[in-house]
Amino acid sequence: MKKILITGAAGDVGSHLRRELAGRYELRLSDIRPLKNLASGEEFIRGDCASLRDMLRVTQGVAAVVHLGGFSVEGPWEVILRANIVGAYNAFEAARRNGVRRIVFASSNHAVGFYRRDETIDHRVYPKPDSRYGVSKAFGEALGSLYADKYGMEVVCLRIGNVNPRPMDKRRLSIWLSPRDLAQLVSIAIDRPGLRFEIMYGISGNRRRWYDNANAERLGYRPQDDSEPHAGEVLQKEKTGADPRTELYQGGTFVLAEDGGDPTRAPVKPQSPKARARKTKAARKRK
Ligand code: 15L
Repeated sequence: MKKILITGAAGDVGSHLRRELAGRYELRLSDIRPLKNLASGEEFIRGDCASLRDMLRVTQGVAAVVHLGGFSVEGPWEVILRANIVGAYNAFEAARRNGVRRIVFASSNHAVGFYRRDETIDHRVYPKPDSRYGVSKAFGEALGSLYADKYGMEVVCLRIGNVNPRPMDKRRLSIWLSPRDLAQLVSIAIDRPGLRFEIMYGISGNRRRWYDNANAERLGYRPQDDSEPHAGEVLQKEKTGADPRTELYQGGTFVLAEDGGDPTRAPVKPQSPKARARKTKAARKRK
């Protein structure tokens, strides 16, 4: 059984992945936070991805790294710089120095969040980040490309949508990724032989998707889930009156977020129909 390192293992995505990958790989888990309740086949080594020393320690002797570590939403620049820019560099560099050839980098839909919802984009589009967080994910993808071309490493970037047992809202109907589809993508990224540098969208087979995920399909991805059966319930609960710019772009509220935190959880401010029409017009003009 291959030994795989998962960084950021204490986070939401890491927790789903641990459960889904149990028994398929030996799991070395790492996080800046402590992790309790280890299952059999799991070991934990505490590590901060902003420390190269820590990353050199945790990447020793593994067959592949799944780098989920870092700050997972928009945040102040200093935080993004340390956790995501320095953190991604350390993950790649430590893997290289320890002879770990394969890295799965958790990129995000926010690396391309300023594409409009009426566009379908594939893995070949240039980045259009919607936030400092999105920029850090585009940076990680660029780093992956460099390490693949220059050092012969095997790098798979997953532009993850939203991992959840169920889609949470209208935007997530398009970018939802079920835990078992996440596990399928990660397994392809770890096991598929002969990869050099690949980008796949981390979404289920959602009918409402904005992505052409042909590259993932070419690599063998066959999603088992689709958000559509949840659509009725999700749309019924959807709050109205959101700023129209968040409706125009794939990144949703991340396109406006400035203050950090998870902007998708911020309360939606109601607006008069007039103000909404004005903002939609202004956003269209800007394009
Ligand atoms: C992400 O990249 C975040 O890590 C996650 O917390 C969600 O906010 C997700 O995007 C999303 O767009 O829903």
